[in-house]
Amino acid sequence: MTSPSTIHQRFLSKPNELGVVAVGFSGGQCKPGVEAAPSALIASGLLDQLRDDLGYDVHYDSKVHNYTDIIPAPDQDPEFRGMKKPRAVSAVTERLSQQVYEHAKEGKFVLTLGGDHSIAIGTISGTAKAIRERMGGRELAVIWVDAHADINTPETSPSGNIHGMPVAFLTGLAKEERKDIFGWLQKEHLVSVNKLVYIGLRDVDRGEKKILRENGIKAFSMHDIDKHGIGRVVEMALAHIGNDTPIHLSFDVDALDPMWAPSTGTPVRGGLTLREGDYIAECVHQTGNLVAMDMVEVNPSLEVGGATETIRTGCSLVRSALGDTLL
Ligand SMILES: [Mn+2]
Repeated sequence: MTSPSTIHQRFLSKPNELGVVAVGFSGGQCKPGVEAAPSALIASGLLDQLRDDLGYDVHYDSKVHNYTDIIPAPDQDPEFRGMKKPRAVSAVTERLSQQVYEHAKEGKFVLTLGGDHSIAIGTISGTAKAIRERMGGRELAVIWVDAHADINTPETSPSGNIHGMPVAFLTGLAKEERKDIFGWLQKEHLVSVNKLVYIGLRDVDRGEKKILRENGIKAFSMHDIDKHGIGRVVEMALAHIGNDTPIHLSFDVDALDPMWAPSTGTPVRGGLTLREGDYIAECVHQTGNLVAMDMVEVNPSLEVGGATETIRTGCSLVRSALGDTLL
């Protein structure tokens, strides 16, 4: 059996073990289809590649979770502070947070296949809690690769779709007391705005720009990538986090240009090339600090012609983050 990587993984006690959570959830936005992504990614051979080519010991319960047992009926889940399906997204992410935590607390790498990006409320909160427990209170850093900042509060959101709000809840910029609407998020689940870095932004709402500015959040837009090149941008992003911090990589496939990932809910032109996306993932792996990854917003039903291409892109990004190399 080959070893997954020659890079020493600083924050994983079981670097060869990979916990996989498949999340078939689309309730953070309005377009059906994104719940089918985990099955499509797995059917295309992703987990076999991680097991057979990269040598991971894959821990997967062979189930795409759809959480129908905990999702309230639509008439029991009215809009709240403008949020659509708040109780559904809260319940799913609370359960997912526990699932990710169970893997992460054992020192495994955790890969979550979404699903829309609202699920990051569950994944990152679960990783953050496990890292604090395992590492004597150490904070988690987040690299959010996306066309969008996903940092609207319920009040600044133009759409009310919660997949545009996960970063606000995860940083505590958005808060809610109600236990059934993200009130379950505790301090141990949160990440600091100083340990958050964006790469690939190009469609940021007015209210979000204000939030990024006022909180001094580090963000590298496509403009920065045009100006400095992807190599320098990744270097600056990693320097901002520092080399002593575990990293959760939350990768929205819409960060890539629609040429490479057309089948996604909110495509935006002028994005990353496939190689730039893979390069980010490769570099984050090479830090030896990566402890978890989300692959989200692949929607195989949206573009019949582009679905296969988008799934291939998703698989490539995951393999790169898990140590695959060109040579
Ligand atoms: Mn996103």
